[in-house]
This record gives sequence, C-alpha cells and structure tokens, in this order.
Amino acid sequence: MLEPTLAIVANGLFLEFDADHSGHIDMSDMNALYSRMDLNKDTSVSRNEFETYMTEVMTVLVILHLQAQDFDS
Ligand SMILES: [Ca+2]
Repeated sequence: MLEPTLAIVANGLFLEFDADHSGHIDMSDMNALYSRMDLNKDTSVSRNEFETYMTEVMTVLVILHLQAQDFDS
C-alpha cells in the first residue's frame, strides 16, 4: 500500500488550492476551488462531487510521489 508522505500531500494541496499561484491562499483561491468542485454548477458541492474532485487531486499527488521516488532511486 502506497503511503505518500504528509509533506508531499500538504505541498501538493497548497499548490492545487493556490489557484492564482500567488504563494498565498485567499478567498479568491477558495472560490476557485469551490467552483472546480461544483461540477454541475448548482452552487452546492455534493459528496459525489467532493469525492470526484479529491480522487483526482489525490491521484495526481500519488503520481508525483511515485515520480519523486523514481527520481530519488
Ligand atoms: Ca454541485
């Protein structure tokens, strides 16, 4: 079972949440995040939309973790 380090996960989530790449997460980033999660644009994030979004994000983080492992070896 793959267990990415928490630092890689935290860094990846920051980069994902910092939508405008300003180095800071502010309300505009949170609004952008919310919009990305709200797939059907009904101004509400369902459990399914949340899980879909988080699965996509976590998949990318796992791939980055695997690439980092390859780079280290
Ligand atoms: Ca929705």
